[in-house]
Amino acid sequence: VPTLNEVENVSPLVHQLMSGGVDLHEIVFVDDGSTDGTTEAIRELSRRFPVRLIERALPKSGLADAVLAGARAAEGNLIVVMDADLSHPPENVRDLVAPLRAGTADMVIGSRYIAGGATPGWSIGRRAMSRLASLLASPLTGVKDSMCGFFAISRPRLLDLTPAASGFKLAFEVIVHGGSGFRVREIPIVFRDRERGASKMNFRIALIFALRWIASAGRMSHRRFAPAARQVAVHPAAEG
Ligand SMILES: Nc1nc2c(ncn2[C@@H]2O[C@H](COP(=O)(O)OP(=O)(O)O)[C@@H](O)[C@H]2O)c(=O)[nH]1
Ligand SMILES: [Mg+2]
Repeated sequence: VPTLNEVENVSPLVHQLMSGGVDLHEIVFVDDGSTDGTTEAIRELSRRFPVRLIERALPKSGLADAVLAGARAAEGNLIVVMDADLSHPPENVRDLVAPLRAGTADMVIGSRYIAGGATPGWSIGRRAMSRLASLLASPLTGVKDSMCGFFAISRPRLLDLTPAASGFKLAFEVIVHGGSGFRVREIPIVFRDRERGASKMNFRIALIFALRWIASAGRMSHRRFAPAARQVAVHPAAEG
């Protein structure tokens, strides 16, 4: 769970996860210099719950990188990535993990844009922006909501498939690098708008995504026209 100034949200999140019937091993928070008391609140929670805090030293390189730092530190084999602001319903964590445990998927995404998913309370403009980003991404990923930050995956898989610089939308990067044999499943979620604290999404981050999209589209078309041996070589994970 990446956090940046989420002091009012961490405690409700931990309580909902702990009472939600998820047999989790630990909840790992990765904080990037919150100034609102988030880290103190997490430390307090760690006295009563299996909660761990990773505080990153400057310079920090953003959300996706924070998630990867958490994945590297985590002890479990399966991990669930989710926001701290309660937008990703803790009650869906079990549904996300089930196909991984059953071996029927390599990655499970909480999806706002399949039947049963929703984003209640969003303005037309916000809905349009989010749908546009997802629509642009779908030919590259084959899924409806690769922009969502709520997903489950095996820990080694995540670390293996992620390029060094990943921008803001990690699920998108993972799917693009997963290639054709990588089984991604979407389950519907109702994305609740944050009630407390402020969003950190901004124009700079949107721009970074646009650049990543162009890079990924270029790589995909390159792969399509390249011979098979080359396909392996262009895979960043294979390059190490
Ligand atoms: N560690 C860390 N967490 C971040 C950073 N930026 C955002 N977050 C967290 O990532 C999650 C999603 O961010 P949020 O601001 O809600 O983005 P939005 O849902 O797109 O509006 C929240 O839990 C934030 O606290 C960052 O630079 N570092
Ligand atoms: Mg949010």
